[in-house]
Amino acid sequence: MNMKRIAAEYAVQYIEDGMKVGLGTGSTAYWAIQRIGERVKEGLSIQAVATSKVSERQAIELGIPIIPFRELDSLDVTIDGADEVNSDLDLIKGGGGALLREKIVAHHSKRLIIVADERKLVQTLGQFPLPVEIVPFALEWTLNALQRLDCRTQLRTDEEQLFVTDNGNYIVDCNFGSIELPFKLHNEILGIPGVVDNGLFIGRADLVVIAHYDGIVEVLK
Ligand code: DER
Repeated sequence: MNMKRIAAEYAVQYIEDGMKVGLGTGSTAYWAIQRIGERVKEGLSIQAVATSKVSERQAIELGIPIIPFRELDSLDVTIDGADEVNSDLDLIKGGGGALLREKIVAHHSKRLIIVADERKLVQTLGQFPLPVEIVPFALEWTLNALQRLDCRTQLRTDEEQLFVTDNGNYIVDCNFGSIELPFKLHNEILGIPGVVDNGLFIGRADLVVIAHYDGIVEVLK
C-alpha cells in the first residue's frame, strides 16, 4: 500500500458519526475520501463539503452526503493534503490548484488534519514553488508585483492552456527559495491587489499524519 493511502486512512479514524466533514483535494486526500466512502457504506452518518469540483464528484460517486454551505455553520474536521510541512506545522498547499477553497474550508473547520508521506516534511518551506491564486484582470501587473517580492513566477498551464481554478482564476507558482518568514510573506502577498490568496497555511494545521517509508505512522501536533 502506498504511504499517502496509509496516512489518509489513518486520519479517517478521527471521523465520528454525526460529524460535519471537509473533504480535501489531491492524491492523498483522494484516499481519505475513498475510505470515508467505505465507512459511509458501512453506516457512518456524516455531512460533507468538498474543497474542489473533483473531490465533490468523487464523494458523490461514493454516496458521501454533500451538503450546501447554507445548511452548515462550520465543520468538525477537515482532512487534506499538503505539498510541504515544516516543524511548526506551517504548510505550503495548492499543488492541486485548490488552495482558495481549501483555505476557506480549513478556516471554518474546528480541526484541520493534514495527511502526507514523509517526503513532504521540510526544515524550511519553499523548496516547493508557492502557488498564488490571482484574478485574470491585469494579470501582468500582478505578476510584476509578485516578482518585486523577489521571486520567479510561472503561470501554471494545463496542456498548453492556462490552468483555470474552480473559481475561474489563475495560479502563479512563485519560486521564493527558502521562506524564512512565512507569515510575513503570506501578508505581503495578500497585500497585492489582484491576488486572491496563496498556498501558505500558517498555524492552521491541528494534526499532521505522516506515513514513513518504514511503515511507521507519526502524528505531529
Ligand atoms: O492542492 C493541494 O493543496 C493539495 O492538497 C496538495 O497540496 C497535496 O497534493 P498531493 O496529496 O497530491 O501531494
